[in-house]
Amino acid sequence: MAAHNQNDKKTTSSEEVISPITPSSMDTAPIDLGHIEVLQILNEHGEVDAGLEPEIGHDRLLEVYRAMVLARVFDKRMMTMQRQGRMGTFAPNLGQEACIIGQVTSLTEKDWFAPSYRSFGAQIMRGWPMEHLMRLWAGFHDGFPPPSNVNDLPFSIVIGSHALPAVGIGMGMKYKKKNDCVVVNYGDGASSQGAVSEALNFAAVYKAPIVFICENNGWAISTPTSKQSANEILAAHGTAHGIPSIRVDGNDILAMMCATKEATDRARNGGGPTFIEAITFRMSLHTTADDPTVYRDESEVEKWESRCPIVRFETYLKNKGVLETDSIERILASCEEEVLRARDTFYKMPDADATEIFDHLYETFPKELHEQRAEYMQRLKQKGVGE
Ligand SMILES: Cc1ncc(C[n+]2csc(CCOP(=O)(O)OP(=O)(O)O)c2C)c(N)n1
Ligand SMILES: [Mg+2]
Repeated sequence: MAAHNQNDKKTTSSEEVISPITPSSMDTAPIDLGHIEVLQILNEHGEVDAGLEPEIGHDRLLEVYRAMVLARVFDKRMMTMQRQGRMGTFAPNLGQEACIIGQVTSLTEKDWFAPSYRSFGAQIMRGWPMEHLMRLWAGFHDGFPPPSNVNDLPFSIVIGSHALPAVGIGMGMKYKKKNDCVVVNYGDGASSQGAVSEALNFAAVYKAPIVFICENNGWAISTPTSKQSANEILAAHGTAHGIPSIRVDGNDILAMMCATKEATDRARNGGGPTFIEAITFRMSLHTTADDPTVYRDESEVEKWESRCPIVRFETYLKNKGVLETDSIERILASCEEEVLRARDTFYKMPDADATEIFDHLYETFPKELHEQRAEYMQRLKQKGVGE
């Protein structure tokens, strides 16, 4: 349609007649931009669409449920520790547990995961010890590199910047004829970054084995999705690049698991990338430095409370006879115990060497920095730091 309009304008400004571009005059078939499927398997009351229900063993269902609960317990503990002055900052993921856990359930240890900063639930599931993540958020540089047995990129703070390296990892897998794939996630805000468009385009053209998860949680700090993109259907970014794309209820764990499984199967089978727009909501603040009450209406948050992904999954598991009320309490207690154990391990970890801020910059240390380091150490001594 856009092409027709453009040509119409040209004919009115001159006598020259330009024949309109029609699909039949193109070499390749046009992509159907109008049809983007929406997937929901568990409705807001936790009732399952029997026609879409996946066959997942009870043990696996419970494992996934526990991962969601653990993510929430970790989240709450980290918020408390930050408010106690024991964390640098933290980006909570309250209410997005289905979205984050569901996107890694079909990954193997050989696959790669390229996360943004709100992804600790998936990182824990991928094998990051929780004390390692605590170290990271407390600002110790040894917390940042992924554990050696985990194929993850360090999480990206420069939003969207990790999409290109993620595609590069996928291309490496392709060249080496591996059967593996990559999952990369980023938010509605990051979706406006140029690097993300480049990544989508490259992956689509070269059929990289990658799954793009766009976590549309309604907000990019104080910018709502409506101000981020004139087309709020962000899955259209995928379709526009010729990538099979779908919108998924991101608070529905079964939908997230199924959509990601189909996408990772496609990637492994040489079908190239998939774009999943996961529709969810950031229930809490952006990070501990933020106060959302100054820019968003509380009623919006209340609306999403009834869509809690954990409660919804619990209802499903109860109806299925997989979970009972006392096992809910037991699972919660064991997650709390696990998080507290990690916290205690974290507290026993060594302090940073305060002079390290001067290291790793120069091969040959400049004279001025020698002086600055000496002065800095003198000041630390005066303040009693490191004694
Ligand atoms: C390139 C870049 N620009 C700006 C920022 C500052 N910033 C940090 S988070 C953020 C919002 C990101 O929102 P979104 O992508 O929707 O992710 P969410 O925080 O909602 O999970 C911005 C603008 C940044 N980190 N990187
Ligand atoms: Mg967002």
